[in-house]
Amino acid sequence: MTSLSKEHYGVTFQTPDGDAVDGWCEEIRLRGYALLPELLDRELVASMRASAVSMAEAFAADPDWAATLQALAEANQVRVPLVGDRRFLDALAWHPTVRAVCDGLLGGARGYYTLNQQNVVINRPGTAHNQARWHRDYPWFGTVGSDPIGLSFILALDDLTEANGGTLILPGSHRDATTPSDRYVQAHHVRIEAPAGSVIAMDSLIWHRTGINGSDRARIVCNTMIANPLLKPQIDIEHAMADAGVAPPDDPEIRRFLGFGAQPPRSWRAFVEARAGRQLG
Ligand SMILES: O=C(O)CCC(=O)C(=O)O
Repeated sequence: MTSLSKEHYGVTFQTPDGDAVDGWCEEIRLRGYALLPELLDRELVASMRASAVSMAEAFAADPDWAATLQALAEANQVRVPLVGDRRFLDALAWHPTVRAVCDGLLGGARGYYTLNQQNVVINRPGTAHNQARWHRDYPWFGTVGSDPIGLSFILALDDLTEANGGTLILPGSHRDATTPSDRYVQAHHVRIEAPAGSVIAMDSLIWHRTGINGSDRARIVCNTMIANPLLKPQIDIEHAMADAGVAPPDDPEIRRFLGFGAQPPRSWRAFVEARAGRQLG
């Protein structure tokens, strides 16, 4: 008997069902996001959560910074947590499933993608987080393409629930460069709820925001954005590691992924020297 789901006409090629990663890549292409359930172990995630909170507290405790962080609404974020805690690199950004999804959507073996940014979002009860406004992960980007040029991987460091707001997403909005109307957003957004350790993998152009936390505990995620290297990284990780006295990764593939040596040359001469070094090296 023919299965109804296999019936179609007028096509020369159909995407094969494939494996789980193929399925997530197809979901990201077509509706803009996929949920990778419980990708990281709960215990590991609880310990990464504690580490993120102490990084945020240590930064905010610096008397030179406290007022500036508050004024910029930066106090509830940790930028490039992988510099302070390698597990945000090894267990998350460089996770084999995360890389398999990037290989599937950002060009595979022919492609070249780098870590564009990594941010912990600490959404405290009763406070308005700046990520609680609808946005795309490249603000001011006025166009969309046929293939993603960046992917955002939101790791739930807490259970995402209706009570703590979850993550709100507007399915399909990565495919249209217009800013959707409030009416459309209200009618068609979805709230993602998922256990801690799960990852929402999405086209970075999808319209999304953090929910309003109505619970009595901070609700925390870590967003890792991986993109075509043409997109300027938020922070120069090579120099951030050096400034923090952190040893650079030994693996040249990981260094390339972190954008080591990919900073724009300071001059024409430096450009030519860098090219020559690449050819000779
Ligand atoms: O907190 C969330 O669920 C979403 C975070 C977010 O919008 C972002 O990091 O761009």
